[in-house]
Amino acid sequence: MSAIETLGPGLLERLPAAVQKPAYDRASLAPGMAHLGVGAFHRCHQAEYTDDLLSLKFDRWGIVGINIRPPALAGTLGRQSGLYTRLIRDNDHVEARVIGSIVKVVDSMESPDPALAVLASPDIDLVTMTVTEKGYCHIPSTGALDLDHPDIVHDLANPQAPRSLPGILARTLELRRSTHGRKLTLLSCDNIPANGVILENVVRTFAEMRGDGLADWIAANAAFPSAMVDRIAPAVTRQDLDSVEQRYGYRDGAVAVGEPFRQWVIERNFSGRMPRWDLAGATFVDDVTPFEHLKMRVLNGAQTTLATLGVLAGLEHTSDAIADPLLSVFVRRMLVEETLPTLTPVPGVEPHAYIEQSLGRLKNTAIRHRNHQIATDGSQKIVQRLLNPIRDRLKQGAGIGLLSVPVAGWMAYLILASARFGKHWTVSDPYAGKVAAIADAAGRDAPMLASAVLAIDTIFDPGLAADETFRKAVTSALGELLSGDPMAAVRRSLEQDGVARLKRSKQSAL
Ligand code: CS2
Repeated sequence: MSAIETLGPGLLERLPAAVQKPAYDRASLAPGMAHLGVGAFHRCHQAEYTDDLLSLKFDRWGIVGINIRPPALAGTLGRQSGLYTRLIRDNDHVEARVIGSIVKVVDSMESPDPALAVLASPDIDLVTMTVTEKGYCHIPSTGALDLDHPDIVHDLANPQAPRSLPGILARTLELRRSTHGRKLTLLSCDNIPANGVILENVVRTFAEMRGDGLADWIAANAAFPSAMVDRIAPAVTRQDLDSVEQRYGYRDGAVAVGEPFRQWVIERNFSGRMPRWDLAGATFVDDVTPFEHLKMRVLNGAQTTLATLGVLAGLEHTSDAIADPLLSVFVRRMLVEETLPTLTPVPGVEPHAYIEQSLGRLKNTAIRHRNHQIATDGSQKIVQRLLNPIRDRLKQGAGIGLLSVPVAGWMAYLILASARFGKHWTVSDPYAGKVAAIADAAGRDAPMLASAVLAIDTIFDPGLAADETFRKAVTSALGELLSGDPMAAVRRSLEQDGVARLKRSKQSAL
């Protein structure tokens, strides 16, 4: 019996016909950019766009993939010389392709030195990153650098041995200034609002605290474009890895799985050389804001809603939650009636059609996106997905009865994970401890619980937290979500909203 081979450069020429492979000479690809946070999303998105670009217009744009947090890459992607299989799944349809744009991987969990050596190198003209929302060490409600964050406290005391993203990037820029002085573009690909502005903010604040003119040098030599990124690419499972072996006959420890849809809108704000991703389907624009609002409020807003309410309803994946008749009616009405009027027009996009397209994507049963995965770090997500549209609605004097339900859903998700409420599931969220302490003190008293959570001003800005309409809507939804019939909150909000709409239409008919 012959042993099953592992993917690597030697296998490229012998891949089965059903697997596409790089259409360029990979052996001559040299590194030009680095990426921090090589997870499933990067492998399905920026690395694929780069692979497309390399086959259209070959240039020195190989990616060095760096992880400063687990998982380690050496034993998976490293072992395969950066090669991996990217599967696109659309219900029963599968499309396989080996991506070749990652030329090297670097693990830098124990010490920042391996990462800094790459990032400060004159060969690197661009750093992209997907480090999750909380990686920026900012305060969600304001975007400012969180000076109490333990990693920031550590890095300001040990700037040569940083462990946070702002500390590592400030040190990178400091090293570049003192060695070769080459310019750098730092491109955030995370789902935080105005991600370029937030990234620039945290790096600049850190550099200002370091002094020595570093912040001024950064202002003159670095650019922080904002970007909207989109493709659903859930955490990879054992089954995904096995499916490559079963279908194509080779082993791959770094498979990535995504949906067919992808989008990348990048602010035209660069410092030095940039890859022409616009030739490979990305869009360069002057202002990303309308695109970013559209994506985070509609697609991500729907995901967070279906995830937290889905868990409360006992459903496992996004596709299960949207298959639930009640949740599916709820999420569509929430988006159409409350979210849509808050969107800034995006040229060429009809918002109703965008909502339908987004809901269609979430129905893809081959994308096994766990509700618990999306609910992870909800405290870092609800501002841009739910609270910002709520604030806009309140300014318009418009209703927020539906958007308030998933906000209460996020609260209930954390509260029910606390010991006091029976530890229904394990959560991963920087605010889990804080909410558990609130649950311990307040018990089942929904008004007390809601009031204490709304008082967390790093998530809820005080103006919003004081709004009576919002407080009332969140409090009543929370009470129901914590009851034996959590979906009562969803049903009631739909009924109330229906009555309110009827009243409005009667008034306007008079
Ligand atoms: C998801 C996103 O886990 C999450 O927070 O909502 O990763 C989402 O799948 C992507 O933003 C889609 O582009």
